[in-house]
Amino acid sequence: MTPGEFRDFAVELAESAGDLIRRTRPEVVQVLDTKSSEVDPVTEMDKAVEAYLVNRIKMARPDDGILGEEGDSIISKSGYTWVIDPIDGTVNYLYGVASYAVSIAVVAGPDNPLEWQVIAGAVHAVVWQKTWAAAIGQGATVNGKPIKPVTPPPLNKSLVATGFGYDADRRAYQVELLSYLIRHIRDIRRLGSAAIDLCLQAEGIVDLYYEMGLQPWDMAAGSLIAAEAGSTVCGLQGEPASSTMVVAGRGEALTELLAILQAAAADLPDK
Ligand code: LIP
Repeated sequence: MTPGEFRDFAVELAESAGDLIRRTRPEVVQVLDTKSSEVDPVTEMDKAVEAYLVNRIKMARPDDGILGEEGDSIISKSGYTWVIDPIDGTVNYLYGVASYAVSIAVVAGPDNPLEWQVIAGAVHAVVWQKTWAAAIGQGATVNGKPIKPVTPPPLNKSLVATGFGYDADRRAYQVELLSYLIRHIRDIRRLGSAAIDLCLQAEGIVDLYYEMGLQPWDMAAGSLIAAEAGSTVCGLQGEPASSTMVVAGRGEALTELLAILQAAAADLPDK
């Protein structure tokens, strides 16, 4: 498969998974289990969607690897691995808040988020029925149409998306970091899905995005989509984006955001 073919298959998978969620979401969603903390839920749907995606991928691409949020892990024989978040924004899905998505990326190379190259990705917002996608070097699309470049506003007029972790100490640290930033920006938006945050930043619907503590499946597809739309996606000290920190943006506002976050992080104890 070419990167474009991987992208198109990822779109089809994400949209069909979204259809599965829309058709079968129960009126009252039950928490099946919790993971990193008691407020990090897993639902039947997380498991069912991951099982659906794994089955489809194994049938179509039996030698590819798979890394799924809900535990599916298959070592790649082909050099390609599918990185899947069956529902990114699970708490929103649980509560019925509309901001949740199926996020699917294809990576090439070592089974290490710091070394692999994302070559294709798709993010499908389930309730909005909106799909963002990208293949490396081929730009990014929203509902199949190219994402148009946007001129970023200055930092003090920027709408900034961010998120908070499931661990209370981590959240307290993240709020302290935000308290450094909040007086320098227009406002924040906390939508609850990193994949959607990155895609909205790609479109310029939010101007900047940053978050620490993300898992590879939260950010793999959205990071490629934002980068292919012309954003810079990086870590705090200019290193690649990682679970330590993901920052996405453009122009002078991004430079200023990075400087403020670096200064703030330098002042705060490591979390
Ligand atoms: C979510 C991320 C979001 C973050 C949440 C949570 P999940 O992923 O997409 O950005 O702020 O705390 O980690 O757990 O819904 O797949």
